Amino acid sequence: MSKGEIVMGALAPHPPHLVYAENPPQNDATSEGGWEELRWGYERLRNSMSDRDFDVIIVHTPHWQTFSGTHLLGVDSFKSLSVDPVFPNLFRYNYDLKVDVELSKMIHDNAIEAGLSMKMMENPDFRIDYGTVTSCHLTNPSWNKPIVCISSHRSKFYFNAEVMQANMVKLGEATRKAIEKSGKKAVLLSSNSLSHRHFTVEPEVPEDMSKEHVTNHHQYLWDMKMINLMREGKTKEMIDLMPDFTEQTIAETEAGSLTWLISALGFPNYEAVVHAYGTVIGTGNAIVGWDPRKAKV
Ligand code: 2X7
Ligand code: FE2
Repeated sequence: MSKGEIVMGALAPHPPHLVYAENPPQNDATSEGGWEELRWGYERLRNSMSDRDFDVIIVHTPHWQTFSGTHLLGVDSFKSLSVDPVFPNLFRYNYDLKVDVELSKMIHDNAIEAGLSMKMMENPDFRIDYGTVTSCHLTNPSWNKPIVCISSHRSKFYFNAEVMQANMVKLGEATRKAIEKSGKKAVLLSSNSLSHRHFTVEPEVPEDMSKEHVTNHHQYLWDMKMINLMREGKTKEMIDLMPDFTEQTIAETEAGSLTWLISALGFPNYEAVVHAYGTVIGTGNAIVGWDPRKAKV
């Protein structure tokens, strides 16, 4: 069996507004559009992957929050309704998805060997969070590949940002080793926004783009600082800055998803491709791709 590999890593944020705006048949709500820059960015991400064959999507999600270590989905398939608790008016999505339990278990076992606390989630009635559903839908709307879904261990809150980062670096390495051993080709998604201060009142028409802008200039400057480090291939510096960035902009990087992704990719020093930057109800969102083929040239 040949060695498995990561064929693409992406920062793939999950504002449910983006699914709402696309009007897919799975979502019960209907819209008049909106947030085109970000939706076209997802289209560019999909196009960038169109010549890459892959077996599985591995997603790390901020909206499956676990306090006793990191959990992974451990049941072959899930079918139900995912509702955003804050925006039930926008996101009521009927999902029907498959899980690569074999690879999930390999990541689980490797991470335990690395000293992390891990658990396979084996409840068949478990409700999949909207972060996972949104990022996976926008990356692969046909849902024709199984997923591996990794929870966010809230170690930043129980301990601190440094413990969270150290754990996510280990989890990223454990994920990469499992992929290599499995012989599979994987797409990795860090399902999170960047700056995360948002408006507390929703416009009467949620997709009214005349109301959409970043919450404040300070957030925008921090987002650009992080994005420019990605574009310059300075991912070690980006990870070092992560605790300050997260605190200053209450960024969704608090979940550990982006640190996990960068570690799994081996702290890339090649340029990331920024497919889009845009705001959703004031939060900063970037769609960014890392193509490991660039490391080989
Ligand atoms: O979960 C989210 C998010 N991360 C960003 C924007 C709006 C809603 O939900
Ligand atoms: Fe979120």
